[in-house]
Amino acid sequence: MAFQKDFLWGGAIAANQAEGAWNKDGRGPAKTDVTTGGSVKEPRYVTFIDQDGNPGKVRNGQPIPDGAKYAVLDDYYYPNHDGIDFYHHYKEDIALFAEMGFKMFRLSISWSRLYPHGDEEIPNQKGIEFYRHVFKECQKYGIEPLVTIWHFDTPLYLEEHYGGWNNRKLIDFYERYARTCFTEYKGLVKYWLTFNEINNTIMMLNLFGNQAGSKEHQEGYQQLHYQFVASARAVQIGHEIDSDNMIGCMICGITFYPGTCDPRDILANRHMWAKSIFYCGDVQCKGKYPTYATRLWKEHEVHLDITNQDLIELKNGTVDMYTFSYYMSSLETTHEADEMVSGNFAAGAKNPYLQYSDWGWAFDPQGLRYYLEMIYDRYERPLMVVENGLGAFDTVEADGNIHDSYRIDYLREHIMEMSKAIDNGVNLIGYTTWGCIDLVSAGTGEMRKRYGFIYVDKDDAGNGTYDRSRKDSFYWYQKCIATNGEDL
Ligand code: P53
Repeated sequence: MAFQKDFLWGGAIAANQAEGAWNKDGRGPAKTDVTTGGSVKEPRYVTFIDQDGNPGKVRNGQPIPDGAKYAVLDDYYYPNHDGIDFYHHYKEDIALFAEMGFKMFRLSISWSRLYPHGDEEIPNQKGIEFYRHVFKECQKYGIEPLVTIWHFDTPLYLEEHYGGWNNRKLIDFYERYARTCFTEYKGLVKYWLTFNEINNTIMMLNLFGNQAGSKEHQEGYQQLHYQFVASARAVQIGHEIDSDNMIGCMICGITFYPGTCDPRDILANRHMWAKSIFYCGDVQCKGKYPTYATRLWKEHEVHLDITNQDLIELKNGTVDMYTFSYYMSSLETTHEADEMVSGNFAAGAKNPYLQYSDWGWAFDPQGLRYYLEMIYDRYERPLMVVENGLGAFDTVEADGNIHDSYRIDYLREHIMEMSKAIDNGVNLIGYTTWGCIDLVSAGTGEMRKRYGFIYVDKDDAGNGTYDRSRKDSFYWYQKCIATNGEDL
């Protein structure tokens, strides 16, 4: 049997995509609250009021103009404001997870629910209590929470008044926030992740094709450095507060392949891995910048503020486990591609051997095995796949059923490849599928891009009853967990 007896089967969500209640009980706004809905064709926008008082928008991920202020505007719908209202449905949702047999539930804490501005000394008690209730509910069913401390949602106030992660001060604010989490939830939470998909910053640089020497490169690498230090401090504090804590990094895992056997492609592919995947994992697992970092910085013409104390922090704050998301693979080539695809970060040449989802993501279960084996060889520490799943259109039949066999197929194939990686010696300890209950898409802001075993009655315009119902995949995953991955 491939999966260890206490294998952590479960599912994952994030605060800003699920909770809603964006301005309830003292919560402050986050960037995602000024981000509109979108679709696979129409990007999500970030809205603002400019210096002259005129409303405006930029593509999500791009900076707003100098002097502008983020703003919620009348003419737009902001899907994250309500999410799936997990804030008021958490008991019902956790009961459903328990019914599936979850051993682990991954969720994130909203920083601005605990610290509405981010720079306060004292946290918002109502925020603290909300998560305590959630964790106690998990405990009731013997479900281990896996808590992401930062899932893209830096308090908006910190973005506006401090320049967000461009500012070294953010390390201290994050540290205070993380300390509060470890202290308040000691005994309730043992598994933690410091930064969700920390390498996204670099992926984003690739995606927008920024030139070497650009402000984006300079800022991207600098922000990452501050996040590495913040993460390392959190690991140390987490261990001090409770030596039982298992604290991990979280990397956006994409398996890259060379597009041809041209040696130039082979090398380009290797360098893509180094830049996009290894750079972050190496710092967080090995506690120092890798040897190729100097080349990368030189190539991108970045000059970083790194102190000696920072280097000590990195060394002392290495993670206990490596966790990652995996959805797809991507081709790296120096040649002109016959056909291109574009899906979030995996823009590039189309792989003729693979099928693509409606959002352009390559279905590649073997890529997951490849990733697991590659990463385990490199770090030899426990691994968890903390996101994986298929974003798809679901149809509710007249009788209310949802026959999502495509989702079952996707998950089954990935689980089978995980079991082969385990047989190959990989120490994989957990698997939490993404969006175990439907939620707002991070990339496009849609509701109709659904990942869940549990359907939520809400559409892209925000209409619906928010009622929950079980899809076919619900019963399938229940069986998968009950047989520890044997009956797929
Ligand atoms: P959505 C890009 C590529 C791979 C994973 O994504 C990504 C992203 C960012 O959009 O993010 C993770 O919702 C992320 C989740 C997100 C999930 O993948 O665009 O950690 O917050 O929802 C799926 O379909």
